[in-house]
Parts: sequence; structure tokens; C-alpha cells
Amino acid sequence: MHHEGLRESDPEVAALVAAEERREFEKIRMIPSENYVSRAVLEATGSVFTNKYSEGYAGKRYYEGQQCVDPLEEMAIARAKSLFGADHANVQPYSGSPANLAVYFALLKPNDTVMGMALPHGGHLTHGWNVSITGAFFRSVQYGVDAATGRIDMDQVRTLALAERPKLIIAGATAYPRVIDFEAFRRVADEVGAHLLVDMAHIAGLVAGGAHPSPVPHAHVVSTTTHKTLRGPRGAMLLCKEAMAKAVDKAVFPGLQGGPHNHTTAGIAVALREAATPAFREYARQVVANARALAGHLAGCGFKLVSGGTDNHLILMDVTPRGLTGKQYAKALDRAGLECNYNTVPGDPRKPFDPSGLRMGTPAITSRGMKEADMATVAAWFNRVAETPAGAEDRLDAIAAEVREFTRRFPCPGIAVG
Ligand code: DSN
Repeated sequence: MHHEGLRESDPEVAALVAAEERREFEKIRMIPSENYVSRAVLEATGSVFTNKYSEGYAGKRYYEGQQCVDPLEEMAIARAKSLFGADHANVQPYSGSPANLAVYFALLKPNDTVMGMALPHGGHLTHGWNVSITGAFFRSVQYGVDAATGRIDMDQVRTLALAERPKLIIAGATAYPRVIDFEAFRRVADEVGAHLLVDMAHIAGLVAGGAHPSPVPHAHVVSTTTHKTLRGPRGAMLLCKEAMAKAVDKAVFPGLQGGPHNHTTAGIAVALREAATPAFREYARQVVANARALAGHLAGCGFKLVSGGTDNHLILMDVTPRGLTGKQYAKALDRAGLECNYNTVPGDPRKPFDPSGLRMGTPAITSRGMKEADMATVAAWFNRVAETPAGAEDRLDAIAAEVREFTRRFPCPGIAVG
């Protein structure tokens, strides 16, 4: 973008925006929850809808002047329902954590039992982890992955559910590289009389593009952020059956939030339209194909992959067998132009702030047009960084220069750096 107004009125912020554009252009961005949005999504999100207050829902607002917001929000809702085959959609949650909290508020009383995936096994803070409000105000029991396979074991999930009788079961993950069997989760939920919430934030774009089975037919409520594989602005949505619509809407507003971020709603509407195109289906397929190819090359270089590979957009590796910690390796990679994040691995003996693992994914690099053949090049850099002795910054800088040269071939959606 050109940002003339910003450059004129606030050159300091303009300089940081320009520097971030260059950074995003020059790096191989592989944090699996990040992406590049289109120019259209950026423009809608940066629009005058940011000026407007709209507490309430279309036709029932607490402010006048909703002539444009009401049709905008209704359009976003209609597109969300159509894309995911949902009965009802709420596009107002500010982001994933408030969206999940709204579901707790809609379906539970304080101290009710919830059962989600443990954070160190790939779950999310809001799935009942102890430092989160969802672990503090509710009685939380947690399932994990099987130690030998690195996969969710539905027999273990069922046994825990039968023993603990949760009112809400949460399926979905932030660091799980395998397909999740939502139908099996619903069977367990039905057996114990629980509601099923599926948090599909990481895989929403894959679901929209047909590259991962959809949770929508199985879950009572589905939550998702809109800015990961779905390639929209930072925001969230809740999808549910008609029977839960009123409770979900009431929990979001007035239960948890004030006015919706209408500029975000505009960006979400644009992203949902983009996600309904054949080009997006191809994108979702390519994200998974790239992740599989990359996983194969990394395993070939001797990296230890949790669960042995991937079915989706992300890869989780235990890097300690290579004599590294996750943090040390992530920092070295970032210096070399490869942006990932350190992460716990299931059963990690190390602390979350300096864990054993590295998490990476292909959503952003696939948005730039990288294909399976490019994954061999990327994996070779991962290997070279792993082999670089601590302190050899010059060698990391040399890799960063190669990465900069390589990324020039792949334009970034929404960024006009050349
Ligand atoms: N923080 C997100 C992630 O990086 O996976 C999850 O919400």
C-alpha cells in the first residue's frame, strides 16, 4: 500500500509499517497461525467502518446510522453460513479467545466441568488450561495425545469423559498436525450428555477449501478465528445450530462484548467471498501438499517430527535430538530469515518458555505461490541452521541473504514491495 496520508501525518508509524512490509516480504514466514491477506481484505479492514459504533445486531442496534453496517454484517453472516454450511453465524467476536469464552458463557455455569486438549499437547489456553479464565472459573479436565503415536486416542478421550462427565467437550488444537475425528468427538459428547465445541481456528481455511473434514455437521458450536488459514483480518466467528443461536448471540453481546469492530466485519466479509472461490480450494489443497512435502524433506534431514508427519498445514518437531532447544533454534532461524515459533512437544520435560519443539506451517508461503519443489530448498535451510554452531551469526546472515534472494521470486498478497 502507499500510505501517503500516514507518511505525511505520522512518519514514525509510517516507517514501521514500511519496515514490516519489507520484513514480511523478505522472510520465509512459517508461523502456522499467520498468513498474508489480500489487498482487498486490507482495504476493507482499513476502511471508515472503524468510525462506527453498532452495539446490538442488525435491525436491533443501540445507535442510529446503521444504514451501511446492517447490510455489511448481514452479508458477512450469509457468506459464513453458505461457506461452512452452518445454520447460524455470529461474526462479532473480537478474536478467538473471546469467541471461546462466549461459548462457555452461553452453555455453562461457573465451576461446570469442561474437557479440552491440554496446552502442552497442542490445545489452546482457552480449552481449559489452568492459567486461563477457562481453567480458573471452570473445573477443567484435560486430554492429551498418545505418547507413542503423538495422536489423539479417542478411547482415552471417551474413558476420561465417562469418568469426569464434562458439560462441554472441546475439540481443536493449535499444534496438532493430524486430522481430528469430529464425528468421534460428537459420539463421546452424546454418550456423556455434553455439548461439543470445535475450535477450528487453525484449519478453518482448509475446511472452507475442502482440505480437511468439516466439524460443522458434528459440533453444537464451532469457533474460529478469521486470520489464519482462512486468510481474513484478525477476528473471529461462531457457527452453530439454530437451536443455540439465541444463546450464542446473547453471550457475545451483551454478555461479553460491546460494539462490534465493523471494519473487521468488512474484512471478514471480503475474506469469506475469496474463500468461496475455486482458487481458494486450490490454495487449501496446496497448503497441505506443501506441508506434507516439507515434512518429508525435514524427516529426511534427520528431524524428529511429532506423530511422524502431517495431514494439515503444520509440522511440530522435537529439536532436542539435534542438540538444540526450541527457543535457541527459533531465534537462529529468525536471524536466517525463516520465521517459526518455539513450542512445547507432547510430554515436554522442558518449560514452555524454552521448550523442546519448533512449530512451523505452510499457509503464508503457499499464499506467496510456493510449491512442493520449493519445500526441498526450505528444508535444506532448516538443516543448515540446525548445523550452524552457536555464535556463528555470520553464517546465519549468509543464509538470510540467500533467503532474501529466493523470496524475491514470490510476491506477497497485499504488499507492494519489490
Ligand atoms: N495464538 C494462536 C497460534 O499461534 O496458534 C492460537 O490462537
